[in-house]
Amino acid sequence: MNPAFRVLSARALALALLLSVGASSSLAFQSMDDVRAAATARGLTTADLLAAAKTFTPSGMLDEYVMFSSGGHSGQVFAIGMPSMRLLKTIAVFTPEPWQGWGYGVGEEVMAGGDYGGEPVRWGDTHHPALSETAGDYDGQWLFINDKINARVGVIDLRDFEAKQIVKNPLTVSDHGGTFVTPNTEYVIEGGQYATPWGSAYAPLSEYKESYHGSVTLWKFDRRAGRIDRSKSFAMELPPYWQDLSDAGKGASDGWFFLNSINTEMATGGIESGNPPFEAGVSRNATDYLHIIDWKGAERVFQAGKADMIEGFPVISIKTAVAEGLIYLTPEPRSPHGVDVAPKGDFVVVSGKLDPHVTVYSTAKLKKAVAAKTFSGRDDWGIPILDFDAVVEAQVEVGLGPLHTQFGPEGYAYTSLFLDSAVARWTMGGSYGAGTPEPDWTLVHKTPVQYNVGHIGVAEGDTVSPDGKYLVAFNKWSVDRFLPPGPLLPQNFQLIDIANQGTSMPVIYDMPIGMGEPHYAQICKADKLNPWKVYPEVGWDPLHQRADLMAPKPGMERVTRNDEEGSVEVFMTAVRSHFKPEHVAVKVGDTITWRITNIERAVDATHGFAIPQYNINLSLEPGETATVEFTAHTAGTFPFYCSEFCSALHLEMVGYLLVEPTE
Ligand code: K7E
Ligand code: RUQ
Ligand code: CUA
Repeated sequence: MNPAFRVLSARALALALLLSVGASSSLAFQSMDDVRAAATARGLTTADLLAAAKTFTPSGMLDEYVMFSSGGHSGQVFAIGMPSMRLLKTIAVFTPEPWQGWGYGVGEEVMAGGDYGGEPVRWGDTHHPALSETAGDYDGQWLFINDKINARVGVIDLRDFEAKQIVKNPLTVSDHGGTFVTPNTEYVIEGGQYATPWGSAYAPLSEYKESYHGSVTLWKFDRRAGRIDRSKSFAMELPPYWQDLSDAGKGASDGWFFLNSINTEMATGGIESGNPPFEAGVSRNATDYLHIIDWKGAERVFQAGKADMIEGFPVISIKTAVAEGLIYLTPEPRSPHGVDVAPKGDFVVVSGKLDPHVTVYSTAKLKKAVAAKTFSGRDDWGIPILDFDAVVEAQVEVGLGPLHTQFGPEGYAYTSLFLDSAVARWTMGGSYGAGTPEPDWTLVHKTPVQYNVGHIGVAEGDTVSPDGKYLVAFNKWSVDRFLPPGPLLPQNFQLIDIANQGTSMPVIYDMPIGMGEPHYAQICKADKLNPWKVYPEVGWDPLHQRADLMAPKPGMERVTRNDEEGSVEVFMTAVRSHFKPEHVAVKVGDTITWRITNIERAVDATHGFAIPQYNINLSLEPGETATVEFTAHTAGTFPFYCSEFCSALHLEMVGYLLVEPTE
C-alpha cells in the first residue's frame, strides 16, 4: 500500500471520529483554550482550577465520602457528600422537620423519649456525632448524637437515616463529653458538663462543692435491637469540674476512656460572688485535670452490683471508683478543650486554648504510672493524680488556641487553631515517626482558614485506620466569604486537600452551612454505608423497622366508625396519583386513627400527606406505613393533599376530610 494513502486514511478516520463525536456532543469542540478563557473571565487562577478539578462533581457522579455533621442548635444532623460538599440530607432528631414529616404525625414517639416533665422540649444543641464502630473502625450502621442543652442522646439508624430513639440523661441537664463510642460500640458515652445537683434539682451555689456533681454516663447499645438499653446502662460520679470533651481508648488504650475538664477551680461566678470575673475564675489554675477512666473495670463493678441508685439510675460513686482503681487524674494545660486518641491508641492528645502546645500523653506511661502508683497527690475527692512528667510523651508548639486534633494515615496529626484561624499539621513520633519525612513531634505547616476554626474532621480521621486525603475545617465565622444574608452569617465548612505530605495543604472548597452552628463531624467512606433505596416491604413501619400487620394494603382501604366509642379508623393507601379512600367523613369529637401506606416500589416515589389546621404532615417513602392519631377538634371542610410533588397529577392527589358539627 502507498504510505501516503495510509497516512491520509488515518487522518480521515480521526476526522470522521471527531465529527461523529461532535455530532452527539458539542463537548468535542471544547479545548483547554475554552477553559482558560472561562477562567480568565471569572478571574480564576491555576490553583482555583486545580481545586475545581479535585472537587467539582458533575451531575450523576457520586461522592467518595459522607460527612455526618452536628447541626448545633438546629437540633439535627447533616449528611454531606465529600468532596462535592453537597448537602444530602438534614436528619431530623431533636427538632421537628416538616419536610420529613418529623413531629407532624410521626417522630413524636421518638422525641417523647427525651421529655422529662414540664413542657416538651422541641429543639436540641447537637455537638458530637459518633458513628458506630466495629474493631475501632466505622461500620456504617448507626449514628449517635448528643444534645448539650438538655443532656440527651439520639440514635439514628443508617439504613434509612432516621432517628429511632432519644434517651434523656436522668442525672444532669448538661452534657458535652460525647457522644463517642467504645471500639465495638458496646457503649455510647455521654459525659456531663456544667455540674448540677443530681437530676438538676435545686441547691444554692453556696453548696456547690457538696451538692453539685459531675458525671459520665455509659449507655449500653443493643445492636440487635438497634436501641440503647437503659436497663444495662450506668453512670459514674465525677467531681464538679465541668468535664468537657472525651474520647475512647482503642488499641493500646482499649478499655479506657479520657475526659478533660475546664473548671477544676470550681468557680461559679462571677462579679456578684466577689470572685474575679467568671472567665478568669474558671481559668485561674495553671492546669485542669484529664480524667482517665477504666470503663471495662467500671462495667465489672456495675455488674457486681456496686453502683448506687440515684434518680432511679445506677451510679458508681467516686468513692467506689477510687477504691476499685477505676479513675485517675493528671494535669493538663489550662482551659483544655479537645482530647483525641491516636489511631493505635498509644497516644492521647490534649490541647488547651490558653496554651500554644498540644500535650501528648503516652498510654504506656499512663499504665506504668497507674501500676507503680506514681501519684503526685490526690484531689479533694481522693482521686489519685498521676504525675504529669511521668505520663507525658511530648509537647508540640503548634500555635494559638489549639482545640481539636485529628489523625492522618502516615503519622501526621492535625490540630485546629482557633485564635490563629489555621489548621496545623505536625508529626507524631513513636511507631508513627517513620511515616513522615520530617522529624518527630514537630510542626510542619499551618494552613490559614476563614475564620475561627472549631473542630476539624479528617476522612475516617478518628478510627484505627484514618484515610487522610481530605480535612474539613468547621469554621465558626465566615465574615467576608459569602454574600451576606443579613447580619446572621453562615458558618464556613472549608475542605482542605491533605493528600500530599509536607507543606502542601491547600483549601479547595468553601461551603456555607446556613443552618445551626455545627461543631464536630465524622467522615465515613461512602461504600461503608448501605442504606435502603425503598423500604423492604410495602407496609413497613420505620420506627420498629419491621412490616406492620395493620398496614393498609391495596384492596383493604376503608373507613370504619364505631358509633358507641366515637372512634373512626381510616385505612388509606397512597399511590401516584391518588389517595384511597378520597373522602373521610367524621363528627366533631371523634378520635381518629388514620393509617396510611405508600404502596409504591419505585425509587424516590415519595408521597406526602398533609391535613390543614390539624398540624399533620407526613412524608411517606416508598413502602412506608404510618399511623396518626388525633381528635377531630374542629368542624369544617379540610382538603388533605400530597405535599411531595410526585407526578404530573400531583396537584390532583387530594381528598376531603369532612368534620361534621355535632349540633
Ligand atoms: Cu466539640 Cu464546638 Cu461542642 Cu469544640 S465543641 S469548638
Ligand atoms: S406548584 S411544581 Cu406548588 Cu407552583 Cu410547584
Ligand atoms: Cu403524591 Cu404528590
